[in-house]
Formats: sequence, structure tokens, C-alpha cells
Amino acid sequence: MDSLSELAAGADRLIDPQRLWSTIMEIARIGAIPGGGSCRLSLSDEDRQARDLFASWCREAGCDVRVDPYGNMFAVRAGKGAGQPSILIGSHLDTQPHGGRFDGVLGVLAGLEIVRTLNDRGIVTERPVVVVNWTNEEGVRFKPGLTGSAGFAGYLDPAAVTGSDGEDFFAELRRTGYAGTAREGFDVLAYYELHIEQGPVLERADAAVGVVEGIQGVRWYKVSLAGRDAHAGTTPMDSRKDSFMAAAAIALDLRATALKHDPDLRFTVGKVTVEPNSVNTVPGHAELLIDLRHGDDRVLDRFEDIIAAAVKRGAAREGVDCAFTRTMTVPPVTFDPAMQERLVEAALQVGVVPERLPSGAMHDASNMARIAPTAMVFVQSRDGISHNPAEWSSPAHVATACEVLARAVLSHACES
Ligand code: HGY
Ligand code: MN
Ligand code: MN
Repeated sequence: MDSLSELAAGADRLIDPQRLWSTIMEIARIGAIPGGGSCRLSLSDEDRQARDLFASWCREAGCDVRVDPYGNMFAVRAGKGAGQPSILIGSHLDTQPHGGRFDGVLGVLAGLEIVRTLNDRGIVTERPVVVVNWTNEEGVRFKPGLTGSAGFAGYLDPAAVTGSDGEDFFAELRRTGYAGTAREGFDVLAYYELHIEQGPVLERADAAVGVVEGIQGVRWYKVSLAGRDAHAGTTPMDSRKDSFMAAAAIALDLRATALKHDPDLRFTVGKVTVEPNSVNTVPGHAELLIDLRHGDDRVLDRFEDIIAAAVKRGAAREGVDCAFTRTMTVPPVTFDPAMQERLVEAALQVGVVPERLPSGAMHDASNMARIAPTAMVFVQSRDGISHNPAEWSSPAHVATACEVLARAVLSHACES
């Protein structure tokens, strides 16, 4: 094998861009939806098919595939020395209901491409390289999101994992055959994640690749409002306990406040449930699921108090009862400076100047940064679109980002 620097300097490409692209397009056929997107909700049959396919590819590449009690998949490519701390490269194969072909998938399959590249070039690294598929990053079927990486990092109360429609997370792991036993307590030297930016920054900067500085904090809340089911035709307007109207007033009140509160605050009501959900019954129960984000925990704390007060005020105005709970907490994280520089170095080696930026989206790297040195590389998203079938990154940008990651991982994994 060439020396690493000869290898890196000599080849203008280490990875096989066509192989990477066709791997992404092949897995996109599982759970394909109109508009070119994917729907593979966590631990659905589609997710299981994608997991099975990923595992078969990893075994073909000579990896030992292990599964932990949260369904996280670890494809281990051994290094020279036994028991050495590992370099992990990961992301997630589960998608949003109207997801794209790249969110999460790109990071997992870029890890596989790096393993394949190491094999092609007969490189034996000093330490193991492990490709990870984390369970339920998106948090659609089960709450909280980032379930698998939170479990691995030790920040998850298993009893607190709830199914959006009453499913049991651990029963679904067993049903799909991904209730692992191996407690993969890898001694993690470093964690890398390649991900689409999912926003407009790289495109506006005309940059193919970004080196990420950190991730803003994310909190999810559940607001429940309990009024009284009533007949839509006979109940006078002034004697209703309409839980939906209370919910709508609270949501609009908070949106108005958020717009004035802080330009970097992100406030979203992403899910509304109304019961009995019948056109001719005044709803007796409504539920709002709120996603709140900011880079500073103190701002999140302050706005959490504002939400609590607005819920009480809105419920009282409508004469309904209310409950307000935080269901997920992901603190803001900053990424390892040395690993960021390693990624910048790798980018310059392949002739691109990376943009430096924070991440607006949460990632499994949010949890991994709490237990090990972590860094992320972004690839440009067309029109900044994601969580949408129209999500797109060009083959050239995908190849460049994976090449950058490959060179950073290679240099890190070969360091004695
Ligand atoms: O919610 C997020 O930020 C991620 O895309 N799941
Ligand atoms: Mn993602
Ligand atoms: Mn996502």
C-alpha cells in the first residue's frame, strides 16, 4: 500500500463516486414515494428492508455487523491493533413521511463507501472504522427523536420512549429482528457524520461542502387541552369548551411572540391532533407538538417559560384544562476544533474551500458530541429543501463531500 500521504497526494479521488451514487439510488427504491422521495419510518417494514440491505452490503465488504439493544447497527472494519478505540462514521436510514433520498442515508452510505475504498486500496488502519446506522433519528413514529444515539450515549430513559400511535418501540425492534443484545460500548476515539445541510447557506455561498461548527439546541413539547365534546349544531357559541380553538389561539400567540423574541429562535407547531376529529363535534381534546430551537440554552429556558404562560392564558380564555410537558431535550453542542481542522485540511487537499457554519438541523452528532470528539461535514442542498421529496444534492457535491470525509477519516484512523 502506498504511504498515506503518497496515496492522498497521488490520487485525485480515493472513493468511487459512481458506486456511492448508485448505492444511494438503490436504497432509495425501498419506500419510494411520488416526487422522488422516500418514506421509511423507523422500524417499519420499509426500514427493516433498508437495514437488511445495508447489513448485507457491510458483510460483503468484510465488516462484522452488530446490533445493540436500541437497534443501532454497527458495521465494524477491524484495524491493526485489537482493542483500539474506534473511529465511528454514522447517520440514519429512517426518513420523514415525505422524506428525501439523502437525509441521513447519505451519511450511512458514505461510511460504507469509505470502507469499500479502504478495501479497494488494501489499507489496514491502525484502529477500527465503524459505520453506524442510528435508530429513529427522525422521531416520527417514536418520541423522543435521536432515540438510538441517545440510548448509546446514555442520555435516554427507555421507559420514556413512546409511540406516536401507541406502538411499542422495543416490541417493534423485536418484530423487525433488530432488538440487539450486543451492548456496543465501543471505546469511541472520534465520531464523524456527513449530512446534507438541509438549509440555504452553502448554496448562497456557492460552496459544495461545509465544515460544521456545532448544532443548536432542540426541545420538543406536548401541549394538551381538554375541553368538552359537544354537538356542532345545538351548542351555542358562548357555551363551548372548544379545545381546538384554544390550541389555535395559543399557537398563533406564540408564533407572534417568537417572531419578535430573537431572530435565531426557531418555533414550530409540527403536529396537531384533534379529538374526536369529527366535523360535527366541537372537539373536547386537542394536542400540539412543538419544536423549539436555539444555540443558547438560556434563550430556550426563557421561551419555555413564555410557552407555559401562553398555554395557561389560552386555556383559561376558552375555559378548558391544559397540560404542558417537555418531551425531548437536546442541548446545543460545539464540535471538536481539531477534527474540524482535519476536515478543512482534507477539503483543501481535494481543491475545495469549505464554508464554516452551524447546523440548524439536529443530528445524531448532537448526542455523540456529548461523549466523544465529534465533527460533521455538510453537502449543499439545492434550494435548501429537505424533509421533502424534492430534496436534492448533486452527484458532484455528494462525491466531493464523501471524498473530504474519506481523507479525514483515513488520516485519523491511520494515526498511531
Ligand atoms: O429534526 C431535525 O432537525 C432532523 O432533521 N431530524
Ligand atoms: Mn437527518
Ligand atoms: Mn431529518
